[in-house]
Amino acid sequence: MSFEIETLDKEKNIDLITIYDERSKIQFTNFGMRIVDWKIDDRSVILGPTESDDLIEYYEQNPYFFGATVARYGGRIENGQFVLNGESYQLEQNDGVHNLHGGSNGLYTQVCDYDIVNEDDIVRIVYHVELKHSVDHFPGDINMTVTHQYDLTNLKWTIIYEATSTEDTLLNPMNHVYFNLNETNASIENHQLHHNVQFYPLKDNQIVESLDTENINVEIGKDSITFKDIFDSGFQQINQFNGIDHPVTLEDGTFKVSNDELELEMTTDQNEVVIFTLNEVDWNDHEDSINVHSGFTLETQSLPNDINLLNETAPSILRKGDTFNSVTSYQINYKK
Ligand code: G6D
Repeated sequence: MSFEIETLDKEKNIDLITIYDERSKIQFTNFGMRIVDWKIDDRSVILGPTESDDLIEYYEQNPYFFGATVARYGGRIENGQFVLNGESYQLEQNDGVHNLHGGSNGLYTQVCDYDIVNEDDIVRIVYHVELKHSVDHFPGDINMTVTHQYDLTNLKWTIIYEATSTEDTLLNPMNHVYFNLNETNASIENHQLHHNVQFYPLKDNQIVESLDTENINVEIGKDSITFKDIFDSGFQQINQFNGIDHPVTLEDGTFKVSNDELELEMTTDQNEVVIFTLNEVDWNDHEDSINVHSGFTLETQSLPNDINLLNETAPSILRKGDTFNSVTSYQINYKK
């Protein structure tokens, strides 16, 4: 058996699920369908609670959405408003005037039922989820399964989403894991990016300004560019937000980030990824382990606010009768 389940809170039904062998260990909780930790040879490659933290308290405070599954909608919807099929919807405004990550009752607050399937070196946690119109005020009720699969041989974590809705609605799920491949979590500045990066510009209010990415292209040059190069690039957008908090178009559904020892290889069927570099931290309790630029996200999703930019052609629209399917993987490779 390569997994264990520990009950963290019997009344709330919150469990910690650990999948492990001698080389790696990955932990999940059914509270917000979070990834809690991922260790390769004892090195943690993600940010999150340390062993002395009370996991439930940590996640109830919900700082920066560490490791959480976000749905119905990743990112900001401007003014919490949109029009679908000629009808106007007003969502909760939980981020100034905007709706962020589906609102304050988003999926990350739910405790989800799950089954475990164990086949040789692959373990799957299959979560069963309902998103209700009465809770988040998006149209329709969504029935969704979210599978977190870990392949111990290939050090590969795969997330599979499948969903249907009772009405035409929006669905734009993602995972809000923060990576840091270094031995300590001091900074991600040394991490190298192996793709040209074209950022979608943001308005002052952090909403995607336009679909034109012409003005902020970061070319990797010969081989790679570091986060430090990007932070120091002088781009007004990077200075204004103290780092990256931008959607990026994916050239071929992959994205690689590495340090000298490890490489993170992301693969997705989504066209965009939001990169966020933890640009400010005002969470005093944990200032030792969580710092500005101590982690980066790769949030695979459609463009935040796509419904207001693309209207009825927005990729996040899920029509009644259709099935939403999406797969994203994160794999850790040793560098030669
Ligand atoms: C997201 O893009 C957003 C950030 O602006 C936000 O602060 C963070 O989630 C918590 O990635």
